[in-house]
Amino acid sequence: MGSVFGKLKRGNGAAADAADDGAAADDAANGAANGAAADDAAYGAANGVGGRKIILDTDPGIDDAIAMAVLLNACKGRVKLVLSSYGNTSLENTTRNALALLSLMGAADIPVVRGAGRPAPGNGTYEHAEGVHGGDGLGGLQGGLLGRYPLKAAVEGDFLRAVYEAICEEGVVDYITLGPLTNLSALIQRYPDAAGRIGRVVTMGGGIEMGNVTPHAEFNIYCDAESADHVFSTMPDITLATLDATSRIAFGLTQINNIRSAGSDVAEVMASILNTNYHLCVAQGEPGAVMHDATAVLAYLRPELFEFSARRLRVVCDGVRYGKCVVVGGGAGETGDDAGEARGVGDDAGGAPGWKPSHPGARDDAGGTPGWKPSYPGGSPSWKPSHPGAEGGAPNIRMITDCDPMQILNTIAQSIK
Ligand SMILES: [Ca+2]
Repeated sequence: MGSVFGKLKRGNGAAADAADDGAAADDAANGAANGAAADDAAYGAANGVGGRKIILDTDPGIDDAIAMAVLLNACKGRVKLVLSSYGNTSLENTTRNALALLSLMGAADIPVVRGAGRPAPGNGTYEHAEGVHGGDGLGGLQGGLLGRYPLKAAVEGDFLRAVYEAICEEGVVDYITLGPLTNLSALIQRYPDAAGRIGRVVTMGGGIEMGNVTPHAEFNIYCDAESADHVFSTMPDITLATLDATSRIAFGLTQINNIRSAGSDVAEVMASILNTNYHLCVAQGEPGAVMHDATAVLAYLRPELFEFSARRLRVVCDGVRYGKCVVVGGGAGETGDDAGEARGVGDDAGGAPGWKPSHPGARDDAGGTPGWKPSYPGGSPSWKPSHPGAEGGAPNIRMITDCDPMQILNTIAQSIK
């Protein structure tokens, strides 16, 4: 079958150092000079949804931190709340990191709601990714550079209710997920009408032709594949940045140093965590500091920088392919073989010779924690995804199929100085 991502060949982010800021001039003019209003206006004109308030569901996380800076730089006033999630590191760390990053970015007035600390009951395999994010999720800066910024308290308790009420206040919101999909799946199970109050879901997750935890699965999806499958099958309008696109968006050291040279507090912190991330990523065989989450945010803010294809996806929820995303609709001529995989056909457990996970250790942790209790009220221990007919509906996922990595990197760099 033809490759969904055959066109993703314009270049590699690691090569960005060579040309670097010269090529960024146009983007700088667009992104910095014209600013958020122009971006939002363009987005609104193209999509008819500009100006909505945003729920940011995230597990910071280094690339989450960069993504937050990009989003806040463009439309700080539209971020209704930040919802933390377990993921790259513990929920305690991700929540603290979200608070510290908002303080750094002059946005401490945005509430941080403490979300799920584990996959939904019976789902997933929880495994942090501290190998590429550092023990605190931010390359060790939690008590360092970031330690100087005062922290407000997170919103504790019934987080699903808190998020639902925030959504209802706005009528319709957009919802950006940069971590596991546990929070969002739980939200629309508890409050089914919430699905209709979310205009667009924007997600970093999955891989069609590659994984980073196993040969089949990307980290965010692998954490809780059942919740991901539920969201992909339920939500009507999803913009998806998969590994196939994001793994090519990687900062090199020259670009990181250029960001630092801007001299602002934000630039100093961003460059420091990127520098740590660069060395951790390269040690794992990545081309540089890979900007998975920031790419997803940019696909929301600046869709004109990307090409998309409409798809339907399912997520394999058992066996060695656990967490694999499979195209089951849309994209003419590219559904046949993958549709078989979605039904569990096929048994190649290995993947490519020499393949190495970029999140080492995840494959060894297949079990849950005995005695674990759900971290949020309303979770159903017996719930299993069952979405008959999902394959038959109209394509609901706009998946990135092409972009210019250099242009994306330069646009991100201009947003975090
Ligand atoms: Ca993330």
